[in-house]
Amino acid sequence: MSDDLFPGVPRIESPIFVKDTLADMTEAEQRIARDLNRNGYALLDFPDPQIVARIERIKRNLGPRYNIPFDNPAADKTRGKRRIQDAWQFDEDVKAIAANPEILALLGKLFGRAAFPFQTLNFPVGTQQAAHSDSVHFSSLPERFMCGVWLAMEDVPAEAGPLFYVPGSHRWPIISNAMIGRRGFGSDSKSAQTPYAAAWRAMCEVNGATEEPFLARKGQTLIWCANLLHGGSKQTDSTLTRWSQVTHYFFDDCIYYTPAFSDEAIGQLQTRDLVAIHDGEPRPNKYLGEALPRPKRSKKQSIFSRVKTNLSLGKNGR
Ligand SMILES: O=C(O)CCC(=O)C(=O)O
Ligand SMILES: [Fe+2]
Repeated sequence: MSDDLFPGVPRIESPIFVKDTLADMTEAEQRIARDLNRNGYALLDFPDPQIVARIERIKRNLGPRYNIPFDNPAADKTRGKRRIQDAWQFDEDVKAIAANPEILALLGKLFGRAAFPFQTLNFPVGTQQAAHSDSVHFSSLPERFMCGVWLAMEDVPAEAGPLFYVPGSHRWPIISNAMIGRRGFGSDSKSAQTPYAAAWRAMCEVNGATEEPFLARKGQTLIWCANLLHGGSKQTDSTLTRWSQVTHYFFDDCIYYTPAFSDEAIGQLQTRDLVAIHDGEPRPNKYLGEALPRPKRSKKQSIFSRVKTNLSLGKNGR
């Protein structure tokens, strides 16, 4: 396995991936590993025989919290609240999807370290977000030990504003504050994504990139690599819903932080104090097996105040 030489790189993104025999993987897992390596995303059916029942229970439990007139087929569904973050804290099915043992085992093999889910997002409609990389919200040191797992909770037609991705963009540089000449630490920017939007757009233009929509079937899942550009296509029929759950995963033995509010070169990191969703255990920030001292935070910089700010922001705050 290539991680003997590069333990600090996810196995699927190893610079010597071609030499990795993947011998510990089934054929289905090897196909996923190759798709992730080549394209930055991979499709699979969600590995849970109870998934349909879970999806229906989640819609019943979360539905009333969005203030969207789901029962009226002709009503605009895009007016209400568009997402619930961390519903796993009160919804057992959201938690079970995030904690799915087959997904955890698969991610562990693909990345070469144990995976843990740390955040869930439940959307009743499309996000219509511009192409972005999640690595400005959450990243790791060493980098790229992060991924998203997106689950279609209904069939998604083109008019519903499907998830899209830019195949191969995971290989492009991870855009940092240093690259765009911006200081992030202590910044009061209201959006973690806006400062990078022009750079992402320009890279897409120069590379002639295509935004491929994922016209998913209910129960289909897409895994995306840490730096894959993705977003939500324009919704052309506002009466449609587009139920989905996104679970974000990190991997053991890393520093977990928010690059949008960090300046890595001078050691100013907005680190995250995480608890794994599936086992309830804290995942302290670690570097090469050693825990980092917990940073003393002023009130302004505390994770708590950041979370509060983001809650009031809604859309892009994480
Ligand atoms: O579902 C979408 O439209 C995109 C969601 C997304 O970008 C995310 O959760 O990271
Ligand atoms: Fe995203």
